[in-house]
Amino acid sequence: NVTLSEIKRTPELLKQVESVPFKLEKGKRYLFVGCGSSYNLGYIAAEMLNKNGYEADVVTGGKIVALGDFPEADVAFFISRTGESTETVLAAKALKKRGIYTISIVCAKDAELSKTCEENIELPFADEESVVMTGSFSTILYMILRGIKRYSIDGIEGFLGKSFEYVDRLELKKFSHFVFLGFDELYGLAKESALKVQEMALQWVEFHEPLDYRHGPKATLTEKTLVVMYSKDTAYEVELAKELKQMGAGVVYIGKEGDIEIPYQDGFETPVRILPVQYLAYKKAVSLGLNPDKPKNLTKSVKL
Ligand code: F1P
Repeated sequence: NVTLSEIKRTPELLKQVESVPFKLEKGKRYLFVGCGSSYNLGYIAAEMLNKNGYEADVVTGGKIVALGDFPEADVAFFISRTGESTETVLAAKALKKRGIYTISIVCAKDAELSKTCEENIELPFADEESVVMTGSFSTILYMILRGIKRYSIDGIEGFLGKSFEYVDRLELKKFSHFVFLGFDELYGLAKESALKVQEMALQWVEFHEPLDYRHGPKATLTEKTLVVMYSKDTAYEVELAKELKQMGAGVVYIGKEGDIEIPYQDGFETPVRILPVQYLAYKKAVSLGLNPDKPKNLTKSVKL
């Protein structure tokens, strides 16, 4: 059972992230490129850079390959756990040709992507056996966020223990529709959460901005819907959570005094906030008799 052990070893992985092997500069335009979870990671990173005074954008490797289209940039980070996803490798080749400085971030040694980029950041200790990306996601994200601000995630084992117990108490059998809500970097986290539940548990998933959920998507809400709110603890989000509960959905509020108590810390908590939901996806898969280590129609890295 590799997926579960990889989720659970994340605190240990985060402790191994010490140095920040790149230096962000104000005035430079950064671009994050990736596929799947690695794109979601880049999305969160770009949001975080922008709100901390840097200039950043994000694009999928697939869009660069198919459309030849990408935002202007001085430096591009290519994120890939395996370093082998075809679109990410091809995108790196294309951007390098266009004179953009290319940096790879991978959890492997001597990957194709590392051979392509001018500078390489390798985190082989965070490599995973599982198809689905879990601990490596938090590790890469934490390393990038430490480029904005040196910080450490103290007491992580404590709140993880509690939040996993909360997930254990959830009656997951009841739910077959999973909705993830969050603003800005938490929108990226909502997208990643939806992907985890989709990949591991093959469920109907959605992700939205919190208040936008009222503008149409809530039409499909039933008592089989589980809404996970990654909250910035605004009064509006607190109200929305109450409203959705009254409408009959199950609601998991992640925030201050939440069902899962991981307070909003300007987005620097995102590498930790994803963990209970990865565990939830795992548990839902197991409750259906699925093997989360072997997701349907998926391989560890997707080749074109
Ligand atoms: C990207 C990715 C993963 C996904 C699955 C297929 O891989 O799309 O996000 O979970 O494993 O590949 P990578 O480029 O980060 O190796």
